[in-house]
Amino acid sequence: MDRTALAPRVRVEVLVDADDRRAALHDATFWGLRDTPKQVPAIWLYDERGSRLFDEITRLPEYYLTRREREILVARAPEIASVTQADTLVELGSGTSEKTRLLLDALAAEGTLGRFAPLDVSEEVLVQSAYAIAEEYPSIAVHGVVGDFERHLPSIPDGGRRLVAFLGSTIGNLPPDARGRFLRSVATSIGPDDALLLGLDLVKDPARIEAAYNDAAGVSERFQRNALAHLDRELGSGFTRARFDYLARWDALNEWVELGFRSAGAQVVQVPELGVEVSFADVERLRVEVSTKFRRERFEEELRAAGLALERWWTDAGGDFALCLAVRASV
Ligand code: AVJ
Repeated sequence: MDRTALAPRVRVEVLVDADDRRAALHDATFWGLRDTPKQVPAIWLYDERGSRLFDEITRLPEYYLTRREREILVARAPEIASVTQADTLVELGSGTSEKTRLLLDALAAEGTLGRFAPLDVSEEVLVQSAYAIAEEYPSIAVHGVVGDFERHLPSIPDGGRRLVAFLGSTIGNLPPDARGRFLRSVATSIGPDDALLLGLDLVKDPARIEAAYNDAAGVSERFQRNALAHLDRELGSGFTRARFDYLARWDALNEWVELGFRSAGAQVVQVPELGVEVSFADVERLRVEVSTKFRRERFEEELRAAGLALERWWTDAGGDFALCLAVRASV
């Protein structure tokens, strides 16, 4: 790809550099290991190998989320384009290239598309996706932001009518308080003509949910174990040498899947880079992520509490997954 030729249409703004990110990640890890239950940030999942493993997960027979969301997008992208009349597609987390294209194509067909604005924490991933889209869509501008969707929404490019897409049910990684903060930050960052498009995995038979995270091929377990390997590499810690059993369990009270590990026996894990040693009791949990599943009524209420209003709710034929379009509530 000839980046020089594309450069006039591509702009990338760096709001967090790699050092800031590392410092924040180490800090959050330090505090997470003191929490109850013990936890480490889900960011550890996504090194290069982790991103490849996640890609593999999206193709597993048990992992229905990606296929169901694609099914809805294929059916509804034209409607999303005609309802929003957006000229800018803002994508939070630019790792969902195929779904991005479905939305870009629909907005191009609608005749409104002028700009793509991805926001991602990884400069490498962001630059890659920015140039790829610039090359494929020769008439649009690409304005990327290297930042964090929990902090940098106020800095997404403004002007025009923006459609902010946050797909894949990634919002389900945020526990309720952080989710509320995120939605409020969207509500205060978007204008009256902008819209928010969310992918949401829905509450369903727990057996099917648990199967999506306990696949027969063991990819989900490798994905979580890779987070421990990543931690060990960066922090000099001994998680992979310790003994942990994989844990992926439906929590009916919180309506989320808890993902991570249980300590196999009492043990102490050294984390030299953070200057700590962490004691685990037998079967004590080490949480890596939660994956919340949603219900329409309750989520509508969460939107309302954040100053947003539900505009459209689309599901796949089986009712497994939803795409939700929200706008700023009128005051
Ligand atoms: C990318 C956060 C939506 O929660 O299903 C997949 C991550 N973790 N398998 C999800 C994940 C384990 C995924 N999200």
